[in-house]
This record gives sequence, structure tokens and C-alpha cells, in this order.
Amino acid sequence: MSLQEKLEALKETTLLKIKESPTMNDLNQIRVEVLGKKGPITEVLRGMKDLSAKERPKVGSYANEIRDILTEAIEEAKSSIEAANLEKALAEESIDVTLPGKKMDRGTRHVLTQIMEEIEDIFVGMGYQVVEGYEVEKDHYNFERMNLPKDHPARDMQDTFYISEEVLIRTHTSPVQARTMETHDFSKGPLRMISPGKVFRRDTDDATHSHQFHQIEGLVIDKNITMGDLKGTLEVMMQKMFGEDRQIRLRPSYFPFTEPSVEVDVSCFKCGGAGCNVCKQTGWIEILGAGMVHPNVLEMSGIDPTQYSGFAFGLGPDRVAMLRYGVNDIRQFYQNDVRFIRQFKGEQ
Ligand code: FA5
Repeated sequence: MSLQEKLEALKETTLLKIKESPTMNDLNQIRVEVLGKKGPITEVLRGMKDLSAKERPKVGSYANEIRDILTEAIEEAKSSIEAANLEKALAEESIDVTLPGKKMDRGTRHVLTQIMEEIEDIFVGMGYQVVEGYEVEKDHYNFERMNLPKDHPARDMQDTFYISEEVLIRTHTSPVQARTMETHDFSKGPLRMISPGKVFRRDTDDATHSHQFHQIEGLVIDKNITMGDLKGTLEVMMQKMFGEDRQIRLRPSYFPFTEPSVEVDVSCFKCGGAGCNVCKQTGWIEILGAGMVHPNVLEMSGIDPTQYSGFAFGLGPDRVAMLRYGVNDIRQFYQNDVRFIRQFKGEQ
């Protein structure tokens, strides 16, 4: 068999093998065996020196041609294996967009945050500013500036966590009043503020008391502010919170920082006044404390009580939430049991 015939046969058998090779490995093996340094084509090219001058270019170019044909055939076979692999992967990883999606659990704001934001919105709508104070507060602002000097018996109404003799964690949001009053510039208009926040008392935890709870304080100071303004403001608030036909009533009470002081009741939102379990058969629900700011409090904040007057009120959003949702134990708000919390979806 001539060299040319040998090369021709090699081409045919190799092309056949390439065709039948199912994997990249098989193809690589053929490349090494046939086209590699120890392969038959290299051998032919090496043996060229023994050929006659006439035969040499013919065999040489034929061997090169066959090497090119086989190299190309191997590359082509590799490409089609790669394409098939890609095709297979795409088919396996394809996404069925018609399958139902995985439901992501979304958190909600805590029910107390929801109530506080609702109350804030009502007052912001009436032109109040929202002021946040300090949870760690000075005795001076928490008590003294609220007309409760040291040893005043009414300090017993708010059993206090003291950090030092002069520093405590606030027992109510009223110190924010004192701080805001001393900096307010009345030449720019009346003072209308609310201050929502956390407060702390050494109360023994039970169904209606928590040692940590929330308050929202309200304060308005201007010339000629009267009890009528207080009553009208609270009436609007209660109607927005508990329904358009709510009424309120004021009962005399005592707070050292207001004079006169009142307890405010709202007509029962459940029975409308007839008597039920929510209002303990009275038709009325006690909802907050309020009054006209005591002249001493104004004076201590640098406001002339002969020129200015004001009203203040303080309510407990925890108790409001309990009433509205029929929660019978305040401690549930603080236990963070998701089965409880999830019931209050609010706005998402
Ligand atoms: C005050 O703290 C006054 N600073 C409110 C005030 C402000 C009156 C301005 C007049 C003018 P009182 O101690 O009553 O008042 O608390 C107000 C509200 O906080 C109560 O009506 C109640 O809703 C809530 N509250 C009081 N103690 C607790 C407690 N341990 N757990 C939950 N809520 C409480």
C-alpha cells in the first residue's frame, strides 16, 4: 500500500471513529492518537526525508490536508457535543412560570405602633407637631418642672425606676412638655404638640398594668385657650378613633401639673352607652387624664401665665388597643408571640 493510500485509509477510519464518539473524552483521545506527536500523521511527515524529491511535496501536502480535515472534524464534533450539553442543561433548568409562587412571610408593624401612628395622624392633621423626648430623663423635667417638687406626696402616683438621685427612666411623657415649652418661640405662633413614647413605672405586672407601657401626651398653649378647646379637641380625637357618634364627658380629678384636672370618659363604642362587658355596664370608658396647664408649670418654663394658658392630656395607647381589640391582658403586647401579633395586620 502506498503512503497516500495509507493516509487515505487513516482518514476514512478516523472520520468514522469521530462520528461514533459520544463524548469529549473520546474525541480528545482520537486527537492525541491520530494527530499527536506519536501519531501516524506525524510519523508520515517525519519519514518524508526518505522519499524522492518528486514524491515529497505531493505526500507532504496530502498529509497536511488530511491533518486539517481531521482537526476540523474533531472541532466540529466537539462543538456539537457542547451545543447538545447546553441544550440539555437549558431544558433541565427551565422555569415553569405557571407554577404557583413561594409565599414570602411579610412582617407587620406592632399593633401598638399602629395605634400610636393612627393617633399621631389625627393630631398632625390638626396642625400639631410630633416631638420625641428622652427615655432616660432628669428628675428635674420628669417631676420638678411638672410641679412635683422632691417629697411631693403625688410622686407616689408614679412609682419610679431611679438611675441615680437626679436621673431616672421617665414615668410619663410629660417631661417632653417641659422641654418643648422652654424652647418654644411664641412670636412664631401657638404651641401645639404631641409626644408619643415609652414610659416605665415600678408597677407590678398584671392584666392591666405593665412596668413598661406607652403614652401619648398632648399640649396646646396660646392666648385664651380654655377647657372648651380641650373638650372639643378630645371629642374630635375620640370620634376619629372610635366612631362618629362618640361623646365624651369630663370628671374632676387631680394631677399636680394641671388645674383644673379631669378624667375623660368616652361613650362605649361597643354598646353605644346601654351597658356591656367592655364598659363594665356603665356605658362609659375611662380613657385619659387631662387638664389646664398649671400656672406654676407655665411659669417654670418661662411662659407668663397671665398672658398664656393651655391644656394638656395624656393617654395610654396600650389601654386603647386593649379596648379596641378586646385584648384582656396587656402583657400579651410585650410577649412577642407571633400567633398573637399576626392577628393585627394593619396596613401593609
Ligand atoms: C399621667 O401619666 C399623666 N402624665 C397624664 C396627663 C398628662 C394628665 C397631661 C394630665 C395632663 P396617669 O398616671 O393616669 O397620668 O397615666 C396616663 C395613662 O397611662 C393612664 O390613663 C393609663 O392608660 C396609662 N397607664 C398608667 N399606668 C399604666 C401601666 N402600669 N400599664 C399600662 N398603662 C398605664
